[in-house]
Amino acid sequence: MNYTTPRAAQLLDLLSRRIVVIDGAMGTMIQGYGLDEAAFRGSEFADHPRDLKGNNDLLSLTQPHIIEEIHRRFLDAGADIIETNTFNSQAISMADYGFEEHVYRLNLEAARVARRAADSATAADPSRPRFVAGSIGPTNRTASMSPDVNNPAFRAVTFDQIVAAYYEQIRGLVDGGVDILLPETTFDTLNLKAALFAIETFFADRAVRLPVMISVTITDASGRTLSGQTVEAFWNSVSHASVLSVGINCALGAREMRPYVEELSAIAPVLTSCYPNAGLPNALGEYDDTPESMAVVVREFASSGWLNVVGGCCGTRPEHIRAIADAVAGIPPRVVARPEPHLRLSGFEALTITPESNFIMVGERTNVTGSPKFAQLIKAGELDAALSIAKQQIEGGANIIDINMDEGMLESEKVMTEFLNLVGSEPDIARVPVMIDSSRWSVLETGLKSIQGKSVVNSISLKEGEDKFREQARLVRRYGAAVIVMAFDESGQADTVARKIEICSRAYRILTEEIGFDPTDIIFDPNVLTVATGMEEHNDYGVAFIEAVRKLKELFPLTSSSGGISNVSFSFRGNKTVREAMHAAFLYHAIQAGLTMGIVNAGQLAIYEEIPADLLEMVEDVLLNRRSDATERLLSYADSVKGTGRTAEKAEEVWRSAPVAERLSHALVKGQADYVESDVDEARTIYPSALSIIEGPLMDGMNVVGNLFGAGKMFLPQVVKSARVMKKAVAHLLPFMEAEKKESGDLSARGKIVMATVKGDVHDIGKNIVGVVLGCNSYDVVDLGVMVAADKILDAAIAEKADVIGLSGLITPSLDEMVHVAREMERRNFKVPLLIGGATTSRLHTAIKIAPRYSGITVHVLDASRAVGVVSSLLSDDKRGEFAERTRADFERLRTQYAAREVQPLLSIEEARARRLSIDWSTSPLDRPATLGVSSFEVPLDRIEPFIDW
Ligand code: THG
Repeated sequence: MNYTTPRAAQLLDLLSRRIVVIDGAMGTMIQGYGLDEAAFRGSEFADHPRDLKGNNDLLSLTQPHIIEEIHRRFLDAGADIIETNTFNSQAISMADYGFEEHVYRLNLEAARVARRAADSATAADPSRPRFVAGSIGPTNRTASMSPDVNNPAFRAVTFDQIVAAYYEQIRGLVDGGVDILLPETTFDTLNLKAALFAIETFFADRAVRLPVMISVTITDASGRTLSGQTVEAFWNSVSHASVLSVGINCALGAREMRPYVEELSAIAPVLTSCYPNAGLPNALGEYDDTPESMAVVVREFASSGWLNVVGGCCGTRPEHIRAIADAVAGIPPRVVARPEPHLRLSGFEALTITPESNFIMVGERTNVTGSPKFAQLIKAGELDAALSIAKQQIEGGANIIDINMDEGMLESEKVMTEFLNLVGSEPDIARVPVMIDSSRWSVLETGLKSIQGKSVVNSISLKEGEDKFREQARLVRRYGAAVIVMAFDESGQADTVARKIEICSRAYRILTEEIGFDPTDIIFDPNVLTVATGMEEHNDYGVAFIEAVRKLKELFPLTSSSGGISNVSFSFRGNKTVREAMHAAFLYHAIQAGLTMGIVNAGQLAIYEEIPADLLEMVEDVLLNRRSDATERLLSYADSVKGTGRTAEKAEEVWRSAPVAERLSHALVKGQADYVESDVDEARTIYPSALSIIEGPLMDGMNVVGNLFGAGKMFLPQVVKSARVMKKAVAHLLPFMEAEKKESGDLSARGKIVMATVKGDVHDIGKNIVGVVLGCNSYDVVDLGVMVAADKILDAAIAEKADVIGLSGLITPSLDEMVHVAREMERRNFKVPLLIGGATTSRLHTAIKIAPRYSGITVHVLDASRAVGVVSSLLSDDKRGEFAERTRADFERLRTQYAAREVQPLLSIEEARARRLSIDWSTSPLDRPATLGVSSFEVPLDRIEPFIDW
């Protein structure tokens, strides 16, 4: 980063050498002076019409010596950075005192006061330069939330108002000589995005650049901001801004902050800070944490390698800062994280798109031109009903929702804002990122001002030339969004592979080399154009899209690709069967070529494998341009199936007459729950026990689902349906398993197992089967569910007096999270055995990465059928010692072999996905990472479990 101030270089140098200390609370210190109304007013504001006591920022004008003294006391205590007394010095907050017109001066003078204090401390010891950070508070209004519960679309402040207010504040701070700009105590990310927008605009206007440090406050125990975002979602929203550091301040006090500081330090590729309150305010509004107690906590953060900057917020006094400075002295500063380059979006939650991600579905139905129903609701002002369409798209599997209000009769900007405001107030919808879809820049920009998450702009292009493109791209970056670039240029829409590549390459060069766009924030849309129109020159449109996707991925591997999939089938409007088959087949091939995401009718996608063979052939002939009469053939087929549903009926009869195991398998693959209970009953007459039906035909069926999913032939919403069928079958079998247990006469609990799917992962099905199996074997199972943070698991294990802890995970990042849990168990002195299971886990990973972190016994459980054996050995006084010894020896041997390169880790899931392979663990000589004894069960990834309440 090219900073334009000389002190920035000194600050960077200091930060590279040690943990830097920031000062404590201004407010608490001011209170100590017991100033009255007259003291606040001074002579200048003696006649101000409103009460001014409590307007602390005013004291920079009326009692500057007091403010300077407070700065000096913090500097004496060891602060390297002091904050200006300007937390509320912008027009929005100052309106409370009728003080808007004095904002510039408040900032200018506060900066000068702090500057004097810092400069005199530096002069006293030039080897120790001190710095001034311009404090920029969050304002007293939220841009992304309604203060009126009865009107969720209402906002008390607009993005533009916040930008204007901050711009004025920043101007005063910079003119007064601050070294750093510090937007802090963010409770609403949209407010912070406005601050960052104002800062960038100011920097561009003045041709200056100062270091920017930002800080968020986590206000509730679930680890969310007041406006609902998780820590990672928050970071994704603001990571576009070139900040020096990101941190957490205020809020819950140091101890409570621990998991969030840890998380932020793991994900942020910039410096991190933490300046907590002196605990939570007590009933009297006082802060009780002593300097010593804070220092202990902060020291542990520093020793864990999480901090570059540390200090105090509300309630912290010079004594606290001194204790903190002493506590971190000599501890090396954090090494900045280097996260993988991926497209990172967010709503309330983060969406990171990696090569191992599933295909990303963008819900197309919240589009007034793409859905007559949605259009009609919007026009009628029935926004709640329109909102439910967004919700349906998400329930149908959409990971992102595309919102389009382009209609001649609508005031698109106004409707877009209103709808986005509503979306932002609906947690079920707001958790996913938004794709703002419009062909008008003004509508896109309006959208960008209404969303706290990191969204996608859909779209910009070279249609109106390079200058317009640059201007829009620069703004997209300043607002902080990813962007879809359509393959359009001055001479029109690209319809051949060569034109698509030429245009996208030109756009890529401009975006990355001139605008400073991160390549991961670029999404190419090489135009899905309609095929089978009867025009011969349209025949190759499908192939051109697919080949362009493949080529773009090769040329620009960090970028993503997208397309409006339903466009391809417009020729068959009104014919659902043919259109859905076309979409499924087109997607199948485009995904194989590397397509990252598609705008689709989520919830209405057909299963590629289930398309009748004759239809599939004709559809692929058209899409892949395989024969000259392809269109006619598909058209005549289309006429024959129109509205009859004939094929479907026939298929129904056939599958009902198959043997019961096949019927169960079919029901699972199709997500057909109607007959599953009677089929399960029939199976009970054949199989020896209820459990053996789960372990036999049901798991075999899920195995098929797993393979189809792994091969890209099924999509998550379809897998969700499969899982629902599985759930129904297991629920039906449960009473029989209970009865079988009673018959065997063993009823007393044999031990207690606390199980959870680790944070970040929603894998549940395997874990639930393990739970059922253990339960049937008289173990007491406490299942904490999915996405469970380490703290929560370990707290529950203590509260429940667990004999064993079981962790489950399906996606690769869960492996790291399991290592983290193991480390936490060690830190918290746990002794109970730790069981590891789930499709992503393996004996090798457990041996190398997890077991060494925990001195208790760690066991990898290969599948549900082994859980009972493992647990009973671990809980038996006779067998435990030997079992533990055997496991340890086995892990030791694996580690040695691994070190000697005698064993190789298997093809990882991400590698396999990248190659579009289904992983066949059963052929691996080494290990087979599956909980269920299923060979490639990597099915119910991130999105499936929320829909299934076991
Ligand atoms: N690229 C990008 N954005 C896009 C598109 C694209 N946005 C709009 C569009 N194309 C993608 N969205 C849709 C939405 C709906 C339909 C097609 C594309 C569609 N709707 C049915 C129809 O018109 O027949 C509606 C049927 C009904 O509801 O009755 O097909 O290419 N970047």
